[in-house]
Amino acid sequence: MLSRLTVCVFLASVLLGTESIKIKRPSQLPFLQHDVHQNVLEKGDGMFREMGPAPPQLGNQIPQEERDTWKVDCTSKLTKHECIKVKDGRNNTFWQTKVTRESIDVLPHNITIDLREVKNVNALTMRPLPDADLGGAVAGHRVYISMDKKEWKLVAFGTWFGDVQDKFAGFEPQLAQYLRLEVTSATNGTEYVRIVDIGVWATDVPTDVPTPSSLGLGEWGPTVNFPLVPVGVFIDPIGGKVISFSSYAHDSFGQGVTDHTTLTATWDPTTHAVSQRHVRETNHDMFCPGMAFDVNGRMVISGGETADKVSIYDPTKDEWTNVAPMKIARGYQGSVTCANGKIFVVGGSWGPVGLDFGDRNGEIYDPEKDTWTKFNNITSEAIQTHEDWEGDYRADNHVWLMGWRNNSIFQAGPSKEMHWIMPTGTGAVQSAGIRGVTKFKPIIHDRMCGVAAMYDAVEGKILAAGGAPSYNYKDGDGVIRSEKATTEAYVITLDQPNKEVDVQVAGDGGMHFPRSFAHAVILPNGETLVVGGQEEPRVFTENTPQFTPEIYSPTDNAWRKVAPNTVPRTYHSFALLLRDATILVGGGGLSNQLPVNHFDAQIYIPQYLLTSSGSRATRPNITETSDPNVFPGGNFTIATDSEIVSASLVRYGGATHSLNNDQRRIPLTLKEVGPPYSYFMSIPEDGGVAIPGYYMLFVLNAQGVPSKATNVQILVSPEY
Ligand SMILES: *[C@@H]1O[C@H](CO)[C@@H](O)[C@H](O)[C@H]1NC(C)=O
Ligand SMILES: *[C@@H]1O[C@H](CO)[C@@H](O)[C@H](O)[C@H]1NC(C)=O
Ligand SMILES: *[C@@H]1O[C@H](CO)[C@@H](O)[C@H](O)[C@H]1NC(C)=O
Ligand SMILES: *[C@@H]1O[C@H](CO)[C@@H](O)[C@H](O)[C@H]1NC(C)=O
Ligand SMILES: *[C@@H]1O[C@H](CO)[C@@H](O)[C@H](O)[C@H]1NC(C)=O
Ligand SMILES: *[C@@H]1O[C@H](CO)[C@@H](O)[C@H](O)[C@H]1NC(C)=O
Ligand SMILES: *[C@@H]1O[C@H](CO)[C@@H](O)[C@H](O)[C@H]1NC(C)=O
Ligand SMILES: [Cu+2]
Repeated sequence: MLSRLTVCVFLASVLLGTESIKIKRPSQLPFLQHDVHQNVLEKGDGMFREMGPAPPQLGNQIPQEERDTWKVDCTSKLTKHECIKVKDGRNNTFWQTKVTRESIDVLPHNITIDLREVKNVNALTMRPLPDADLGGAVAGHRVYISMDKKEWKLVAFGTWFGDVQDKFAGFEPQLAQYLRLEVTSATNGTEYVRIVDIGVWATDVPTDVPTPSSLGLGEWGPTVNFPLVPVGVFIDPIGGKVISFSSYAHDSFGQGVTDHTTLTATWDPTTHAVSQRHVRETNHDMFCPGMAFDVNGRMVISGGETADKVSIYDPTKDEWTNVAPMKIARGYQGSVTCANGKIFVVGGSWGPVGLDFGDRNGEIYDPEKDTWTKFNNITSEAIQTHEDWEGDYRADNHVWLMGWRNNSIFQAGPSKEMHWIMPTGTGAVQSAGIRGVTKFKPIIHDRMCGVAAMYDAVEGKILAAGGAPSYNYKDGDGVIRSEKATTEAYVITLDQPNKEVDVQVAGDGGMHFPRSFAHAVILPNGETLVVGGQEEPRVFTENTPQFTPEIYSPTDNAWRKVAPNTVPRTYHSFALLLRDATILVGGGGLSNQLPVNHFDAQIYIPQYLLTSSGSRATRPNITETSDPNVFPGGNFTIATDSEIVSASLVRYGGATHSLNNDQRRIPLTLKEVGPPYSYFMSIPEDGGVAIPGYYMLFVLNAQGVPSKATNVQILVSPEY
């Protein structure tokens, strides 16, 4: 392993190459400082690491001969550091915005490139100077493209980390002659900006193919760039901000470093700003944890890299604090919220002193009392898989758990045998049957790193799809150690706890594509999007990726393919439903050895938000609601600005490692009352169906267009 100093020296020499660079620091004017918490990077640990971003899968950087013909223009000019320098292919020249003793050009700064011909572009790259951390490197940015230099389309935005690595703003291939980089903040809060090089990637993919929206497949919207690999992601249910985290470093984890902190990045969809925060105050590296929301919308993050810590993010205070540690230190466990508002965890791997395959029993957190209670009769052996060639280390990872009636927990997988878990007294585990249909596949396997989502809590319906018998695919020496991922998909129907559950094949024969490390996202209309993953699951690889997402419709009992993207989303990626009914799909990697790090996420816009010409459909809007804090069995009224035909609640959840146990959808029955466009609905009576916590309430019109969500908080039923 290279020490940090070695890495730093190594990189600096690579970067400087044979051309030595003489950097004159801009004169020390009293620089205007931006709101550091909002959008300017701090210098953190994790500078000067080996791994930059994974390059685009498609296309190539436009070569120097063509760059020589580009025209470059910018909003701030300084003699000797003209903006034309960003395309000269030299590392010892750079564009610098104006800073003199007399005056300084303030942010934002724009630089515009004329490619001199229309290209199918798919990425912009930016090379900072080697002293990026001292200031002057692009942090906050927006990337636009244009055919005519008049109408600009936003294709990527966000904040880049303040290290020396080349930065990417990748996006789905689109025709453009002009690209514009708008710089909204710089590292160390400086007003000036310096860029060594700007590159543009283009592909020669045929450009006359119909747009996905005209095919009814939805489309991929702008890319959000994060100053870290977003591995764990959740939405602050109060403010609607998207909070992501990596590890103690933005681009890697582990390596024997015992820095118990976590880098987080927050995207505010209302302003487009992405800010960074280094959470040191909890002494907790939250990489690979259990995630669950409590009734008050506080995100409870248990274990992970610092296996003996539990942290809570309180969205009302924007604060991270420690709570009582678990009885058993662990990472990779399953975690879920129960009817009584308590948070249950079971399984997982490693411990405070490295790999430790001891007791991984279930335990439950009481957020009111701040205590954990362990159950001697809920063992991880009872729920583990049996086929993984990596054995115990993997057998009880990422357990699919759903809270249900009578405070029970249904364990849907990844083991092929499903279970009912009763977290009372000493606890109890009982079989709920086998997930699989022998008529469909003669051998039923465990499905590690598959997905499960309760898309209709009222009917007890869970979709389970994909996964593989082992976490990692392995063959070699003529011996196949494990099978690849599956297309198998099932609808599981729950009745009362402790009863065997019903299992049916979802669709004709499961999904179109085999996948592990994929993600399930429940949509407001009751369909489920399955996105990303790969056929040969191997951690930190991008072989056999699945670029085409697919949607399961329970009404048609069918899967349909939707618009593909071009960025692999495999191990350590995520997907989440946003409040505007689009889906954020991102991350992948966090490897310090392989070029698989994705410092971004892409927005998928389902067809329900589009017209056939690709423009935005008119949404119904919720204009009024009754008290949004309701008990199970309680009633709720809303007013809208147009006719609606259905409504549903989708619970906020936390996504990491293909797991989002907390998401569930509660379809609501509408009754039109009183004045036009006033509707009455009842929350299900059982708190095991209406699990307490924050939900997004969506209403849909007759065309199936969802509104933006408004919050409903379901309180803990007095019956629990
Ligand atoms: C400029 O630096 C990059 C790495 O940062 C390197 O790959 C490239 O070869 C260098 N170019 C020249 C002309 O030295
Ligand atoms: C930079 O470009 C953006 C997008 O085209 C535009 O809205 C903005 O006004 C420009 N800013 C400046 C300072 O020219
Ligand atoms: C940020 O810039 C100031 C000068 O304005 C400098 O004193 C300080 O060292 C810089 N911070 C870092 C982390 O380089
Ligand atoms: C708990 O497990 C022990 C050992 O398997 C068993 O003897 C006991 O009956 C169980 N208790 C309950 C309440 O299930
Ligand atoms: C609810 O669970 C408790 C404890 O696990 C059990 O004793 C009781 O019989 C269950 N009630 C119903 C209605 O299933
Ligand atoms: C809902 O609000 C949006 C944004 O204000 C608006 O464009 C749309 O027309 C509204 N929908 C209806 C049905 O009026
Ligand atoms: C909700 O409405 C139903 C039907 O009008 C009524 O029977 C019930 O009492 C109401 N529940 C509450 C908690 O107000
Ligand atoms: Cu992991």
